[in-house]
Amino acid sequence: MNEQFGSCRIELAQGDITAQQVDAIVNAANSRLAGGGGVDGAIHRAAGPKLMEETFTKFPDGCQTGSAVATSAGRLSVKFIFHAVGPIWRGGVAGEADLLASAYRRCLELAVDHSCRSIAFPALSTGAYGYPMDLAAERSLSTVREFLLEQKQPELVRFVLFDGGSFGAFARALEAMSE
Ligand code: AR6
Repeated sequence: MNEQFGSCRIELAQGDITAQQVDAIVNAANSRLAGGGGVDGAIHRAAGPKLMEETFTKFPDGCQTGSAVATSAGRLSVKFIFHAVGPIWRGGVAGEADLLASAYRRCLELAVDHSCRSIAFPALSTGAYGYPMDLAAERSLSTVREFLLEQKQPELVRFVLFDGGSFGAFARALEAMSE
Protein backbone atom coordinates (compact mmCIF):
# COMPACT_ATOMS: atom_id res chain seq x y z
CA MET A 1 0.00 0.00 0.00
CA ASN A 2 1.34 3.45 -1.00
CA GLU A 3 0.36 7.01 -0.33
CA GLN A 4 1.97 10.03 -1.99
CA PHE A 5 2.62 13.19 0.03
CA GLY A 6 3.94 15.87 -2.30
CA SER A 7 7.09 14.49 -3.90
CA CYS A 8 7.46 11.83 -1.20
CA ARG A 9 5.86 8.45 -0.63
CA ILE A 10 4.87 6.41 2.39
CA GLU A 11 4.81 2.71 1.64
CA LEU A 12 3.53 -0.14 3.82
CA ALA A 13 5.04 -3.61 3.43
CA GLN A 14 4.75 -6.83 5.37
CA GLY A 15 8.08 -8.52 6.03
CA ASP A 16 11.44 -8.42 7.74
CA ILE A 17 13.28 -5.15 8.29
CA THR A 18 16.67 -6.80 7.62
CA ALA A 19 15.62 -7.74 4.06
CA GLN A 20 14.96 -4.18 2.86
CA GLN A 21 16.90 -2.61 0.00
CA VAL A 22 16.91 1.00 1.12
CA ASP A 23 19.55 3.54 2.14
CA ALA A 24 18.84 3.23 5.87
CA ILE A 25 16.93 0.90 8.16
CA VAL A 26 15.81 1.76 11.67
CA ASN A 27 16.49 -0.43 14.68
CA ALA A 28 14.06 -0.61 17.63
CA ALA A 29 16.80 -0.24 20.24
CA ASN A 30 16.93 0.31 23.99
CA SER A 31 18.55 3.31 25.69
CA ARG A 32 21.70 1.38 26.57
CA LEU A 33 22.03 0.28 22.92
CA ALA A 34 22.78 -3.11 24.46
CA GLY A 35 21.01 -5.30 21.91
CA GLY A 36 18.00 -7.47 22.66
CA GLY A 37 15.21 -9.42 20.97
CA GLY A 38 12.74 -8.53 18.21
CA VAL A 39 14.01 -6.12 15.59
CA ASP A 40 17.18 -5.42 17.59
CA GLY A 41 18.11 -9.12 17.71
CA ALA A 42 17.36 -9.64 14.02
CA ILE A 43 19.41 -6.60 12.95
CA HIS A 44 22.45 -7.48 15.07
CA ARG A 45 22.35 -11.11 13.88
CA ALA A 46 22.18 -10.05 10.25
CA ALA A 47 24.75 -7.24 10.53
CA GLY A 48 27.31 -9.26 12.52
CA PRO A 49 29.42 -8.45 15.62
CA LYS A 50 31.10 -5.36 14.13
CA LEU A 51 27.84 -3.49 14.60
CA MET A 52 27.87 -3.90 18.38
CA GLU A 53 31.55 -2.91 18.49
CA GLU A 54 30.85 0.26 16.55
CA THR A 55 27.78 1.10 18.60
CA PHE A 56 29.62 0.76 21.92
CA THR A 57 32.67 2.67 20.70
CA LYS A 58 30.70 5.57 19.25
CA PHE A 59 27.91 5.77 21.81
CA PRO A 60 29.18 4.48 25.18
CA ASP A 61 26.45 6.45 26.98
CA GLY A 62 23.67 4.95 24.87
CA CYS A 63 20.82 7.03 23.49
CA GLN A 64 17.93 8.79 25.18
CA THR A 65 14.35 7.66 24.76
CA GLY A 66 12.78 9.62 21.90
CA SER A 67 16.07 9.99 20.06
CA ALA A 68 18.23 7.99 17.63
CA VAL A 69 21.87 7.55 16.60
CA ALA A 70 23.47 6.44 13.33
CA THR A 71 25.99 3.67 12.62
CA SER A 72 27.18 1.84 9.55
CA ALA A 73 25.50 -1.44 8.70
CA GLY A 74 28.04 -4.27 9.04
CA ARG A 75 27.16 -7.13 6.69
CA LEU A 76 23.81 -5.63 5.68
CA SER A 77 23.59 -4.02 2.27
CA VAL A 78 22.00 -0.79 3.49
CA LYS A 79 24.25 2.25 4.04
CA PHE A 80 23.19 3.10 7.59
CA ILE A 81 21.37 1.82 10.61
CA PHE A 82 19.60 4.38 12.76
CA HIS A 83 19.13 3.06 16.29
CA ALA A 84 15.94 4.63 17.63
CA VAL A 85 14.73 4.35 21.21
CA GLY A 86 10.96 4.40 21.44
CA PRO A 87 9.09 4.75 24.74
CA ILE A 88 7.96 1.89 26.95
CA TRP A 89 4.14 2.02 27.12
CA ARG A 90 3.00 3.06 30.62
CA GLY A 91 -0.70 3.51 29.93
CA GLY A 92 -0.36 6.61 27.79
CA VAL A 93 0.11 9.08 30.62
CA ALA A 94 3.90 9.36 30.58
CA GLY A 95 4.39 11.33 27.37
CA GLU A 96 4.66 8.18 25.27
CA ALA A 97 3.01 9.70 22.17
CA ASP A 98 5.43 12.63 22.05
CA LEU A 99 8.42 10.39 22.69
CA LEU A 100 7.35 8.05 19.90
CA ALA A 101 6.93 10.97 17.48
CA SER A 102 10.29 12.35 18.51
CA ALA A 103 12.05 9.01 17.82
CA TYR A 104 10.58 8.93 14.30
CA ARG A 105 11.45 12.58 13.64
CA ARG A 106 15.05 12.12 14.78
CA CYS A 107 15.45 9.20 12.35
CA LEU A 108 14.06 11.29 9.50
CA GLU A 109 16.48 14.11 10.40
CA LEU A 110 19.34 11.60 10.37
CA ALA A 111 18.16 10.40 6.96
CA VAL A 112 18.29 13.95 5.61
CA ASP A 113 21.71 14.62 7.24
CA HIS A 114 23.10 11.44 5.70
CA SER A 115 21.58 12.12 2.24
CA CYS A 116 19.37 9.03 2.38
CA ARG A 117 16.65 8.93 -0.27
CA SER A 118 14.91 5.93 1.29
CA ILE A 119 14.43 4.67 4.83
CA ALA A 120 12.58 1.68 6.33
CA PHE A 121 11.06 1.69 9.81
CA PRO A 122 9.69 -1.15 11.92
CA ALA A 123 6.70 -0.32 14.15
CA LEU A 124 8.79 1.18 16.97
CA SER A 125 7.71 0.36 20.55
CA THR A 126 4.91 -2.04 19.53
CA GLY A 127 6.67 -5.27 20.57
CA ALA A 128 8.53 -5.66 23.87
CA TYR A 129 7.70 -2.04 24.75
CA GLY A 130 3.95 -2.70 24.59
CA TYR A 131 2.67 0.38 22.72
CA PRO A 132 -0.86 -0.42 21.43
CA MET A 133 -0.63 -1.06 17.68
CA ASP A 134 -3.54 1.14 16.55
CA LEU A 135 -2.32 4.13 18.54
CA ALA A 136 1.25 3.59 17.38
CA ALA A 137 0.16 3.36 13.75
CA GLU A 138 -1.74 6.65 13.93
CA ARG A 139 1.01 8.57 15.67
CA SER A 140 3.88 7.10 13.63
CA LEU A 141 2.21 7.79 10.29
CA SER A 142 1.07 11.31 11.16
CA THR A 143 4.57 12.20 12.36
CA VAL A 144 6.15 10.96 9.14
CA ARG A 145 3.53 12.65 6.96
CA GLU A 146 4.09 16.00 8.70
CA PHE A 147 7.86 15.71 8.24
CA LEU A 148 7.58 14.81 4.55
CA LEU A 149 5.19 17.66 3.79
CA GLU A 150 7.52 20.14 5.53
CA GLN A 151 10.94 18.86 4.47
CA LYS A 152 10.08 17.22 1.11
CA GLN A 153 12.57 14.42 1.83
CA PRO A 154 13.43 11.56 2.05
CA GLU A 155 11.67 10.37 -1.11
CA LEU A 156 10.57 7.02 0.29
CA VAL A 157 9.57 6.06 3.82
CA ARG A 158 8.65 2.41 4.15
CA PHE A 159 7.01 0.87 7.22
CA VAL A 160 7.89 -2.81 7.43
CA LEU A 161 5.22 -4.59 9.43
CA PHE A 162 5.98 -8.03 10.75
CA ASP A 163 2.55 -9.66 10.57
CA GLY A 164 -0.95 -9.26 9.19
CA GLY A 165 -2.27 -7.62 12.35
CA SER A 166 0.26 -4.81 12.37
CA PHE A 167 -0.01 -4.36 8.60
CA GLY A 168 -3.80 -4.04 8.94
CA ALA A 169 -3.51 -1.46 11.72
CA PHE A 170 -1.10 0.67 9.68
CA ALA A 171 -3.19 0.28 6.52
CA ARG A 172 -6.33 1.50 8.32
CA ALA A 173 -4.48 4.46 9.83
CA LEU A 174 -2.91 5.42 6.49
CA GLU A 175 -6.25 5.20 4.74
CA ALA A 176 -7.93 7.35 7.39
CA MET A 177 -5.17 9.93 7.12
CA SER A 178 -5.45 10.32 3.37
CA GLU A 179 -9.24 10.75 3.26
N1 AR6 B 1 11.23 -7.00 11.02
C1 AR6 B 1 10.21 -6.13 11.17
N2 AR6 B 1 9.46 -6.05 12.29
C2 AR6 B 1 9.78 -6.88 13.31
C3 AR6 B 1 10.84 -7.82 13.24
C4 AR6 B 1 11.59 -7.85 12.03
N3 AR6 B 1 12.62 -8.70 11.85
N4 AR6 B 1 10.90 -8.49 14.43
C5 AR6 B 1 9.90 -8.00 15.21
N5 AR6 B 1 9.22 -7.04 14.54
P1 AR6 B 1 10.39 -4.89 19.16
P2 AR6 B 1 10.14 -2.41 20.75
C6 AR6 B 1 8.08 -6.19 15.00
O1 AR6 B 1 10.12 -5.71 20.36
O2 AR6 B 1 8.75 -2.71 21.11
C7 AR6 B 1 14.36 -5.19 22.11
O3 AR6 B 1 14.73 -6.20 23.00
C8 AR6 B 1 7.36 -6.63 16.25
O4 AR6 B 1 6.35 -7.57 15.94
O5 AR6 B 1 11.50 -5.30 18.26
O6 AR6 B 1 10.50 -1.02 20.33
C9 AR6 B 1 15.22 -3.94 22.21
O7 AR6 B 1 16.55 -4.25 22.60
C10 AR6 B 1 6.79 -5.32 16.75
O8 AR6 B 1 5.56 -5.00 16.09
O9 AR6 B 1 10.73 -3.35 19.57
C11 AR6 B 1 14.52 -3.13 23.25
O10 AR6 B 1 14.90 -3.49 24.56
C12 AR6 B 1 7.83 -4.26 16.31
O11 AR6 B 1 8.62 -4.92 15.32
C13 AR6 B 1 13.07 -3.46 23.04
O12 AR6 B 1 13.04 -4.76 22.44
C14 AR6 B 1 8.73 -3.75 17.42
O13 AR6 B 1 9.03 -4.79 18.33
C15 AR6 B 1 12.39 -2.50 22.09
O14 AR6 B 1 11.02 -2.81 22.01
